[in-house]
Amino acid sequence: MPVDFSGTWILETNNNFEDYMKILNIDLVTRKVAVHLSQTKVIIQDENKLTIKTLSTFRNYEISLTIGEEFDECTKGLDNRKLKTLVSWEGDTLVCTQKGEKANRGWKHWLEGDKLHMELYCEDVVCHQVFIRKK
Ligand code: 1AG
Repeated sequence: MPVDFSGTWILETNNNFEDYMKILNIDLVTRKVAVHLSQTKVIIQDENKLTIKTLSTFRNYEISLTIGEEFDECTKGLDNRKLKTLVSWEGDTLVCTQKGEKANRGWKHWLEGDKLHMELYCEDVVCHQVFIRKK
């Protein structure tokens, strides 16, 4: 049985998000707004199907996917790039690779105690986010 990430999660810390946005060429004005946003993740995990919504007062972003199957992703409302995306398990960690214009791009999700961790990486930049479960 793999780990179940299902639930609603509230962003607690967001380390290096500014540099992550910079490496994705997000403009200054957007970065100034985005860096202070409270983000909420709503994750629905059902066997090998996954829906992840990232919600904020400014933009929302949603993906639905099958674990282990590559799909076309467009990061609409974020950096608006087209990617070939694959999410798979590495032990209890969900690992995503996003092939496209930017090298070494992807993210990871894992649980530590009652917290949801996320690493967003691109080229040599790593952003580390920690979420707490919504009561
Ligand atoms: C992602 O999550 C990104 C989800 O792929 C959002 C997290 C960071 C934002 C990414 C890039 C910054 C681009 C533009 C900034 C503008 C608005 C920020 C809005 C933030 C809330 C949407 C993978 C996810 C799995 O699907 O958890």
